[in-house]
This record gives sequence, structure tokens and C-alpha cells, in this order.
Amino acid sequence: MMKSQEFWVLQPEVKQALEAGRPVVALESTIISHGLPYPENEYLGLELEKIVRDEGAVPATVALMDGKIKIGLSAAEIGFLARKGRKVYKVSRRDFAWVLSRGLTGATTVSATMWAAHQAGIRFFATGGIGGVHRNAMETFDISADLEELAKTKVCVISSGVKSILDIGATLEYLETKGVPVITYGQRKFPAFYVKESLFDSPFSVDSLEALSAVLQYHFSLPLESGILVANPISEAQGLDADYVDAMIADALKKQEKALIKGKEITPFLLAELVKKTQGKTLAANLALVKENARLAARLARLS
Ligand code: PSU
Ligand code: MN
Repeated sequence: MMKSQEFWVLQPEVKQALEAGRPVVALESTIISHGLPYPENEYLGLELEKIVRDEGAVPATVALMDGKIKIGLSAAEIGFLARKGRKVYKVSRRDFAWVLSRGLTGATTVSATMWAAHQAGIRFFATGGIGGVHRNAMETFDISADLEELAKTKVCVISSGVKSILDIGATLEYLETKGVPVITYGQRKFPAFYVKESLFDSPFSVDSLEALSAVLQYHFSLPLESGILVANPISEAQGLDADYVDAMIADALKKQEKALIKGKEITPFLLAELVKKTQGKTLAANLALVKENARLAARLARLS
């Protein structure tokens, strides 16, 4: 029997920070390989690490490479994932054994990054948007593994809410059922990724970093197993108009159905379609919001 430690490679800087109790922020790699086009994805992957460092925390981008789960990547490894793009395996929780056993290169989604971060002892993780309940989930059962992971893995995920390619109301209901606290920073409404406000009230809202950090510290102190979702809305200046985004999404969803795109291909397909349809407007918004989330995650990690 192989020992499970053999599969883990912690970057020395990350290992030292964790051992010394210094703040570490996990970052996902699917956003690099599947979420954004080249070369913007490479610039972003590197810039997120720099933002986390500038805020006084250590970044740990997660990926599967050479049969190992890597916690912390080199610039060359981030560049590799960026160039390979969708040729890299998109890894959620179910895919670890498969990808490792075959020595494939895998980029981790929110669910996989949460699980790996938790195993390594990292409590904060910044991303763009999480997966959720898809609009037609009643027929397709398409509910992202990200939600199930939030139910059972005690990591704080900092995101900008969920896109309206998903059913936002159903996603919030699901998180409530699973016992996942959802806290929006700076406004009452839960954010809709490119759009600053969705139509849904956030279960909880806070106006200051200190108030946010206090709730997180209580959550981590209690014997609860669930993760916690922090929703950090896109800024007024960078946010897109809700009606405009909805129209673009409706078109993209039609195209997805026609092209018979299914399962894990759906989210990357829709993201790429939107970038094309909006001549890069969703790309600019996406880049801006992820950077803000990395900054907030590093600040929270430092406060805790
Ligand atoms: N949303 C984005 N960009 C992304 C993703 C979601 O705006 O890159 C990725 C994340 O890695 C997320 C995954 O965990 O898609 C969810 O995929 P699915 O819907 O197949 O569960
Ligand atoms: Mn899915």
C-alpha cells in the first residue's frame, strides 16, 4: 500500500509558513486553465500570487502534476497550466485518484482546492466564482461538487458569488440546507459575479473587515465541519449591467444546448462564450474581481 504522504508536495515557502503559523492563502488552478484565455490567465495566475504576498501572506496555488498534489507552484508551472489551457484535466474531488494514478496534469476546481488546502492545514482560499446549482438542475441533476465540498470541508472560500448562468436562488437554498454560512462583504444583496448585486438577499452581511474576521473566527472555533463562503462583490466601477449580462448568458446557454455540451465542460464553455460575445467585457470584470478576492483573503488570513 502506498503511503498517502508520498502524493503531497508542499512548496518550501508554504511549508515554512504553515509550520510557523504565518498566513497562507490557497489559490485554485482551474481558473487559470479553464476559466480564462491565454495569455491573460498566465498574467493573472502570477499577479494573484503577488497580491497575496504584498498583503503579507504566502500564496499556495494548487495543482496535480507528475503524480503529486502540489501545494504552491513555481512561475513556470503556472505558465505551463496557462498555456495548456483546457487540455489540462479539470479536477474536482472525485478525480484525484484517477489523475494521480495516471500521472496526468490536473487543475483543481474549488472543491478540489478546498479539500487539498484543508489537508495541508490552509484555512483561506480565494477564487472568482464558485460552482452552484444549474438552472435546469431539476432535470439534469447538475449541481456543482463545490457546494458539497463547502458542506463538509472547513475552509473559508472568498469569491464574488455565483454567475447567473446558475440558479442563484437555488444555490443559496442548497447552501442553507447544507449548513454553510454565506456572508457578503459591504452590501445586503448576494453578488452575481460580473454583476455587483443579484436579486437575492445575502443570509448575512458585514460592513467591516474586523466584523467579517470575527464571524470567521467563531466559525473556526466551533466544532462545525462545514466551510464558510465569503461573497466579495465586484466594485461599482468594474461591475457589468445585470440586463446586459442576462441577455448574453441566455444566448450562451442556447448555444451550449445546441452544441450538446455536457457535464464538466459546461462552465468553461459558457465562460469562453461570454468573453467572445462581450468583446472581453466579462474578461475584464473577471480579472478585476479575482484580484480583489485574493487581496481580501490575504487580509483575512492575516487577521485570524
Ligand atoms: N466560475 C468561474 N470561473 C471558473 C470556475 C467557475 O467564474 O474558473 C471553475 C471553478 O474552478 C469552479 C468550477 O470550481 O469552475 C465549477 O465547475 P462545475 O460547474 O463543473 O462544478
Ligand atoms: Mn456540473
